[in-house]
Amino acid sequence: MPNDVQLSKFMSLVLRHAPEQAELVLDENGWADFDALCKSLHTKFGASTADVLRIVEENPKKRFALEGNRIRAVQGHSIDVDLGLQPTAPPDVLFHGTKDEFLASILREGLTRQSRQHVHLSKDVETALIVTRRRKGKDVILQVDSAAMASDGAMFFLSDNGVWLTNHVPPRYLRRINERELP
Ligand code: HQG
Repeated sequence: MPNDVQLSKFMSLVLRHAPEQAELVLDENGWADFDALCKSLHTKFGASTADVLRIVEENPKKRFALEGNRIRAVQGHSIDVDLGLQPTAPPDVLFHGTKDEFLASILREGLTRQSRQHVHLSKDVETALIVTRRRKGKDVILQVDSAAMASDGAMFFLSDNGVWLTNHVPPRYLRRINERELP
């Protein structure tokens, strides 16, 4: 059987991007039937309902919400779902971890959503570094002037697990953090 991290990654895949890979259907708010998910994970990987519950509860980033007999990912979707998040005033600055190879394009177009529903921003440099270190390459941390964006009318949302979301960060609100300032 795959380990918890592998199972959790598969759950993120099906609950954010490709529900058909577990024969699931997401409703317009991103919810899937929990029993159906467990059944599919049992058939595919031999996982029990207790395994799935443990992964939901112990997930270090609290990526999943379980409500009664339904489950959803709390952020990160490429599928068009409405999570019902309310616009929320952001802190004055937010951060985005990325790779050196994307920098020229980001400074030209700003941060764009790529395949996801939102641009994802972190509350501090440490979190931004964790995000970018998932990928190979040289880390770059960008500071976002979220106060200026908000006063210019941009909307921000806070996912249930603390990720800040917005639609687009134009380049004028971005500043690269000097490598010497990084932890
Ligand atoms: C880059 C984790 C070129 C962007 C975290 C990033 C996060 C551009 C990549 C979540 C660009 C998109 C998301 C532009 C942005 N030109 N590249 N104009 N604008 N990019 O995975 O933020 O662990 O879609 O810098 O918590 O890396 O999965 O987004 O490198 O919330 O739960 O395009 O992943 O959550 O990559 O990470 P992603 P991300 P989980």
